Amino acid sequence: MPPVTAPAAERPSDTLPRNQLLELYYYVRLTRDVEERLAILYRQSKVVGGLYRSLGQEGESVAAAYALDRRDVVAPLIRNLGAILTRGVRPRDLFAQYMAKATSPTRGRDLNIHFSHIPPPDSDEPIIVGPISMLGDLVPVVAGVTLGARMQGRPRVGLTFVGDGATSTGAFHEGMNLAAVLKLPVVVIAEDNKYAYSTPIEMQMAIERIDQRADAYGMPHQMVDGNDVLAVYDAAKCAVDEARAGRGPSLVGVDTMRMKGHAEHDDMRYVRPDLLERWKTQDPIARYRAWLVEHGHASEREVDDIAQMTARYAEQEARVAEEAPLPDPATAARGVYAADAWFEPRLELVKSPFSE
Ligand SMILES: Cc1ncc(C[n+]2csc(CCOP(=O)(O)OP(=O)(O)O)c2C)c(N)n1
Ligand SMILES: [Mg+2]
Repeated sequence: MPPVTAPAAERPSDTLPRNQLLELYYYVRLTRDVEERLAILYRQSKVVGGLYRSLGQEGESVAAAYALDRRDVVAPLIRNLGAILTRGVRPRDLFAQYMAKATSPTRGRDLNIHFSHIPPPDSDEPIIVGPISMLGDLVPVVAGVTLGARMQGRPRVGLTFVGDGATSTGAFHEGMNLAAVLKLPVVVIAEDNKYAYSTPIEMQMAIERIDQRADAYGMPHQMVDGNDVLAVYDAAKCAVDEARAGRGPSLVGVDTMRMKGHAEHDDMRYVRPDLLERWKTQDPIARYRAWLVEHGHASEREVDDIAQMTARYAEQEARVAEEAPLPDPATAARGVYAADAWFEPRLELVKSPFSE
């Protein structure tokens, strides 16, 4: 299968204007700052349930989602908080959801990033499909969402993420096959972050690279450096453009590393220390920051101002969510079943200070 690669001379990121290059930096920084605030709230026992960090992987989540058009569909996994922020979800909603507050997108009825945003079919707002805990199942779901949109005459490209562990499931196979035979406009980001909980990648697959999974479906694929923000953006943008042009689905494998345990409670004693040492030097945010400065897109001062802005924003948004009430226990059974549509799920999406 030919890889989905742009000719080296014309990478999509070459034409990104400065405000968009800085906007990418804003979102990767915001992702890290929101997660760092969440880690503090977790230690204060204010987070209900687990916290699943994307430390070291913020770049791929943000850059892949950034390649979408506004109306497109994103179906993130638990570790893709960056994709949700990039689609315009307010940090306060994420904090409220993690703390199960009454103001959260699901009114405290579910946790972490388990919520969706399904605007009316003719809306120009993005569709956000909430993560599904059964690993691999998001692939058939996102295939179905894009099939539905196509049948309604309002096609949208769908982007989803799968972990290395999730690619070993039956649902992944079914979804990939469905997307391939129906030529659905689906882009799958397959994350080789070296572990599925404590299972190392070599115990997960007997192929050399995760993107080779796509060969079985006749799908174009390529592997990129997942800690290079612009490399991920370029690969995802080419894949999204191909999908939109009717040339079907593709898979982008990202080579990255989970720099924290599976969740905050996991001390990851099973991770080889030399792996962590090596990947520490490949931090996606530090690398992108250095690139921006080196190529004259921003001064040290300007990138530091952005980092200060996102840190302050994350702190303020966390405070708004902390001050919000918990749900009234008397209403606990309300709004759980469709027949009792007690509240309208609502999500107010926001733009970044760098959007035009
Ligand atoms: C079908 C299924 N099997 C097992 C689990 C339990 N489980 C939750 S997360 C996880 C590890 C996932 O690893 P990976 O897909 O590589 O994603 P990562 O956590 O590395 O981002 C497992 C085994 C699950 N949620 N669903
Ligand atoms: Mg993994």
